[in-house]
Amino acid sequence: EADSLAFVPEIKPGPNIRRVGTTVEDFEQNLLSNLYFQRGTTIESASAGDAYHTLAVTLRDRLVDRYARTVAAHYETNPRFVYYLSAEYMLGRQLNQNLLYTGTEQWTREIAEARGLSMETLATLDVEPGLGNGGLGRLAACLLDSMATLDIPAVGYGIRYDYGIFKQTFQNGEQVERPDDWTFYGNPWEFAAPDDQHVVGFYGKTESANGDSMAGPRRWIPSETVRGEPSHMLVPGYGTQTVNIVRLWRARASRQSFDLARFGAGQYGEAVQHIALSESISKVLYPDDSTELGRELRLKQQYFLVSCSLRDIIRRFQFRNRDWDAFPDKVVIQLNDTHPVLAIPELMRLLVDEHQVDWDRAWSITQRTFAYTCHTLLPEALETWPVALMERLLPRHMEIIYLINHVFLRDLDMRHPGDLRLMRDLSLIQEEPERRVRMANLAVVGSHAVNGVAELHSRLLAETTLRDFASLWPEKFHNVTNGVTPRRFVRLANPRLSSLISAHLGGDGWLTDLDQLAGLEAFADDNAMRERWRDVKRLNKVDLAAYAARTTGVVLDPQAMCDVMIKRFHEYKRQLLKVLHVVTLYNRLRDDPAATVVPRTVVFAGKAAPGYRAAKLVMKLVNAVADTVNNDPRVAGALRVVFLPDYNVTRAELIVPSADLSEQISLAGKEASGTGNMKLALNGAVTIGTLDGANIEIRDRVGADNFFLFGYNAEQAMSARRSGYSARSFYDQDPELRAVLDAISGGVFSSGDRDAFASVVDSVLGWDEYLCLGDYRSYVDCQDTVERAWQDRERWTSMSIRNTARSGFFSSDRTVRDYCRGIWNVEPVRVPEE
Ligand code: GL9
Repeated sequence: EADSLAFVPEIKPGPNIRRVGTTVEDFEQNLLSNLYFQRGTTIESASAGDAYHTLAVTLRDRLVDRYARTVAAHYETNPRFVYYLSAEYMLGRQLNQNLLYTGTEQWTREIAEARGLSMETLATLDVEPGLGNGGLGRLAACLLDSMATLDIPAVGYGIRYDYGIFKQTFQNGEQVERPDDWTFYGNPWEFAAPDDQHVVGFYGKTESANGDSMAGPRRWIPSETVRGEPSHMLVPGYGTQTVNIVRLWRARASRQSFDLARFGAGQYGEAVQHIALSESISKVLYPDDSTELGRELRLKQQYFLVSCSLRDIIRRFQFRNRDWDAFPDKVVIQLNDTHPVLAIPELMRLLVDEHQVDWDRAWSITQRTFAYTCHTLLPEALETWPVALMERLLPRHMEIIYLINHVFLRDLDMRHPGDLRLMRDLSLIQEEPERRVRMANLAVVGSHAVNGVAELHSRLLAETTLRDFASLWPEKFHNVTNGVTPRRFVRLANPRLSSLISAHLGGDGWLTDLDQLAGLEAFADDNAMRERWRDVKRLNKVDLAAYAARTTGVVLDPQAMCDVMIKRFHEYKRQLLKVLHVVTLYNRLRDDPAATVVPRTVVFAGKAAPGYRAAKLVMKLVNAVADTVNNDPRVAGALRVVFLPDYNVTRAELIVPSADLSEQISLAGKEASGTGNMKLALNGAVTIGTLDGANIEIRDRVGADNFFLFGYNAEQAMSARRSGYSARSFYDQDPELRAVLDAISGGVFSSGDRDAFASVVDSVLGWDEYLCLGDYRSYVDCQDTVERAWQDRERWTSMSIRNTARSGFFSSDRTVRDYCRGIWNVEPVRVPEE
């Protein structure tokens, strides 16, 4: 089988790059023609699905035109490219984004409405590709958006999972996972590129190609191969002509895998077994949430992504370049967490074994090419793989890792002679209790830059998790604080607020220069502005209430404070602490129905990893508390709790614009950054939070007066245990807390069943890993302060406006500029209009 078919070359500059027309008539003509030729139907007979598909491909056509000009401009410039490698991308819906980016929103609305089609209906047919788990995958999508917007030559590489993140439903309050068959009706946004397939090997053995040195060249003879077939989606920039791509690989069985003889003999299952096995590699996204997961198929996925992507990067490099030493001048590969770190030994293998570059030269090229972003501080989230598995699955890579380690430890010993503790801790191989490859160590050793994702995170990485590496190579360590794209999370998600902002800033320049939001500061105490600002929130809440009523039956009051906690369920994020607060409010209202409280709607949303029992039980508790509270007439009008199922990017776009209060209450020192915190602040929610992750930077910018701070800081949290932390003592000393826990364990939320949530209460009264009880009093008191602040409507609105006005820093455009300057050293390439 040929390694790959003849490549379709890049699009070179030439006369055949055509521009689509610029008038509404051209656009309408394109629509009718696509409807006819792509769907084989006419406007009189088209279904809603036909209309959606036709609109999608017509927008895609417009982007292709820009894409072709982008590729041609890149071809002429031969610039340094950013290759972003990520196992996850949460791109969100494409339709509304592409309408905005092609400037065809208004035309489309008019054309659709003239034919009795609502844009809202069309939008619901647009399926979100859920190819990620949470913040890490959404960050990848925000960075792609900003790279294109800033004209940075970039390609994202990922996996085209047949099934994305599971769909979440509830049965008896428990999470039930259903498969996400996201391409069931096809995906009009992608292009298949079957000519750019690569063959990926697994297992087998290695042998020397000349001589016996592990430094190669050596031959790897895999015993299993699959093909990687790419398709790409277009990634347009906003307000520019640049269109980049994200290339997603799908596993296909090698040809001739179908067993015709068996099929003929009626053994239908066996006949396709080989195909099914090969294709299982890209079958499903692993729904883990940053906890270590040791599964052979997962490792195969990682290598599959890496192998296909590196072949592609090399193909693209060779298209314009010859000299391998120029590779790092043309290529920077950003590793999004450790999932794609096998790219380091893979590039070594390709250079040494396949391109006859000698080891030392190859290693210098490799180190100069890679950069690594770490997204966690949790030690249990740092990936390691059993050496035995690596040796079996990727025998040549394991040899290369050993040799990298050998050279690294030799140099280390020269700098720190005899420091066995240091050698043991920094080695790429962990010895006890089982020999495993430490992927983060491999990433740090093989990269020229390592970054954390918020200031605190980067500091703690250098002081704790990666301390010894940071003292060895201080110049390698950087911080790049995360950001979010204002196009999707303000303009598209919150059109009402966007119009209001543009009206006050005199245009929409803020969408690509988010610091301009500072101009809103002048209106923060302006009564007319505050009135309109509140109107926007209220109307957004009306929309959210309609959705909640339709999907859950819970009726929300748009006048109530909208208090939102939306994120993956994880113990460190402390949804449990939020539940303790809700039960506190509930108890107060039951004890004294006349108590003056601020009417509040608490909105939860988020998924839990399917195997994460503790998180799932908290989730069940949220649902149980919601049920009890919402059905108790004594608290009606004062407190409502709703859990909106199946949190994803689309749902975030719905909830974020309605939020008054943003819950960012992780135990300090645990949340690397957070990005939901930024989306909410930008949309005028005021944060209640700990000094964790990017909360610190948000508070620094919006000002302490416009942020509700509580709880331990990271240092206090770390020393709490040492000074004899006792969860039980908080229970004993705080009657209100005692009543809350007693209510939960007494069965108030489980129809008298005292066992239902016993393990939640026991674990929090016992070890209390995330110090929920230690932070309870501070949190509840802080929430009381929130209620007092809410009662001063004008002051609250000013706080809200200031949150938006001062959050310009959290644009992912700024994040990308930071990467460009500090790590990538890449320059933008302008794509001409014609
Ligand atoms: C995460 C961190 O936990 C977040 O704090 C951070 O904002 C994002 C993006 O840098 O990365 N790391 C991680 O593994 N996840 C994150 O959200 N988890 C998921 O993506 C599910």
